[in-house]
Amino acid sequence: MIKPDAVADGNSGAILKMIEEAGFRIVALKLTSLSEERAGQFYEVHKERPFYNDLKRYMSSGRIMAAVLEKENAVADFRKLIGATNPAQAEEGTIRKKFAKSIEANAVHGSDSDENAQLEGSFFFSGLEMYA
Ligand code: YYY
Ligand code: MG
Repeated sequence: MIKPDAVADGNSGAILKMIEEAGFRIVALKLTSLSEERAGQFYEVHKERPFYNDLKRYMSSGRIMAAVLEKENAVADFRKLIGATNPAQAEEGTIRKKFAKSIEANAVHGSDSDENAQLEGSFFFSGLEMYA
């Protein structure tokens, strides 16, 4: 997912370019937005964390871009490409190093397991949209 700050700043094209240049194939793509409630569902695993309410507000503050990506070893390689959650710790050459503004407005989301990638893909896309 490309998060609201990055979409609002006009960085989604540059981010998709980095993703494609890193060898990912975009198999589904959508510009949309999340209500606070849906943002809360997406980040349900973090519901006990102190940042959850701020995160819901931020994630519903503007348009986001959702994508399903395909590649060998996609989950681990995408985590490497996006960099650390806190951009202060993100390595040079990562998407978050280049575009993230803070630990909250950190430009992109990446799934953390194959299982969650399936669930998160289905959160945004129908099967038909993913396998068109
Ligand atoms: O998977 P990743 O996005 O790198 O981090 P998570 O630990 O899963 O946290 C999800 C999301 O929550 C993070 O991208 C920003 C926000 N967040 C925050 O606002 N403050 C924190 N201390 C930790 C995470
Ligand atoms: Mg995470």
